[in-house]
Amino acid sequence: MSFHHYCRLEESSVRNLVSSVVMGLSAFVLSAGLAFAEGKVDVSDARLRLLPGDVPAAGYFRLHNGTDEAIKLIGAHTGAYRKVMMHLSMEKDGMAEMHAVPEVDIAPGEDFEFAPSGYHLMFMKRSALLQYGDKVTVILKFADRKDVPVNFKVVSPAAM
Ligand SMILES: [Cu+2]
Repeated sequence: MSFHHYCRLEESSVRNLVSSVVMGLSAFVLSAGLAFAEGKVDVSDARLRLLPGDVPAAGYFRLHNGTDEAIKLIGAHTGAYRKVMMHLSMEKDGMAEMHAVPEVDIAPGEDFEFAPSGYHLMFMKRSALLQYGDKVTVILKFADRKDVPVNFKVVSPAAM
């Protein structure tokens, strides 16, 4: 067995050890956790890609489900646009298309990405003047939990 091989084995057993310690800790937290508030839903890197005129804008972000339950994102709204939809971009026969998505399920502990060429918010019918660098408050709506307000940074398409 080469030294290199040996190192790999060593690494993976350390990783197993770490993950069983982490599992043990989470089990402890879960059993002791009834008194704690439920975990958090965190949103980061939220940005709105502004296009000229009345062209719809795309919104992207990363959502972390820090709770111990699956959560269901069912939509969004904002004062800056009259309509916000959830879309999924995909390629079909070499052509880019997008489809409306009624809801998105995010498993406990999962990071879910709204990103170019994938899921995005589609902001339609702008009702406020916006400039690059502005912040737009967008309310994310969930099926079984409170709304989550998120500040989206207005960016130029070139910034993506
Ligand atoms: Cu779209």
